[in-house]
Amino acid sequence: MQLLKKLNGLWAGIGATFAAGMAAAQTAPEGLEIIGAPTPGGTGWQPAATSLAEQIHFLNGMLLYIIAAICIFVLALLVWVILRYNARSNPTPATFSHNTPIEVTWTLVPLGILVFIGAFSLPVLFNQQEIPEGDVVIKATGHQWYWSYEYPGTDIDFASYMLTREELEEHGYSQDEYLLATDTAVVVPTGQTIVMQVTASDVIHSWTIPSFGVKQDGVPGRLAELWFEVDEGNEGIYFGQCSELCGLNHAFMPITVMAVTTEEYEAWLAGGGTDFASLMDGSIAGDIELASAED
Ligand SMILES: [Cu+2]
Repeated sequence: MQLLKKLNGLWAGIGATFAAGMAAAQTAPEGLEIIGAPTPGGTGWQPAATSLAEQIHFLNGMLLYIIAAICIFVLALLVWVILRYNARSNPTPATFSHNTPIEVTWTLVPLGILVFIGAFSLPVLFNQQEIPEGDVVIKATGHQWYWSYEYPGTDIDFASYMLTREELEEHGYSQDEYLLATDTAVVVPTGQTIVMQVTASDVIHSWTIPSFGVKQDGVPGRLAELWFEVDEGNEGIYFGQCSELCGLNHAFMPITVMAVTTEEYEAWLAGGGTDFASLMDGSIAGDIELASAED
């Protein structure tokens, strides 16, 4: 809790620095671009920042063509039967009830389609569920109603609360990020494998970042895992929201991830996990130099 207070203090300190530049652009702390966020009226995917998300997008696109073709085919059959075989057009109906070639066809063709889809979808599923060795391991715990994070092997652990409308600007966000931005963000390096352990302290929550193509229920008493690797060049801010209905304030426990370069990540670690923006602002850079000089 003390750490949290300290973090909040640092945020407040740098608020003024950013307030001017923040209002116009969709940029938050230190020019980190907001990449993973919903857009008003949007119907597509949020941009893919990981290979997992790219695979999901590809699968979705491919399925859409298959589903559209099947729907059009079935609709055409229906229309043909309605027009050609109604009582007026076809007063004397046929009386046969079996047609072996057609029955074999309508069994084998769908089977072939399903096998084809499975050949693409199962590898994606296994890729998500087979957890590799992580370069960075982070533990996320869902609570009613916020997330907390620990970086095992370091002293870093913090809680992450949603920013109110009044707090957004001082943290370098605009009003567009209401219900998305949190006071402290998960910081991850790009180009490295991140393993996120997900659990919960009270009821079931779910941790997700749509742009990463990951979602995992956090179940009390269990430790589940997900993994992702943000591609280098995709440094930015990504948002997610608790995705398992968990009670009254379910809609108010969003997730903010800042993906940064390895150097920036290591500087952040060395700074004890202080808010990323305040680190880059230079307000605590001096402390870090001191710390590394002492080592
Ligand atoms: Cu929840």
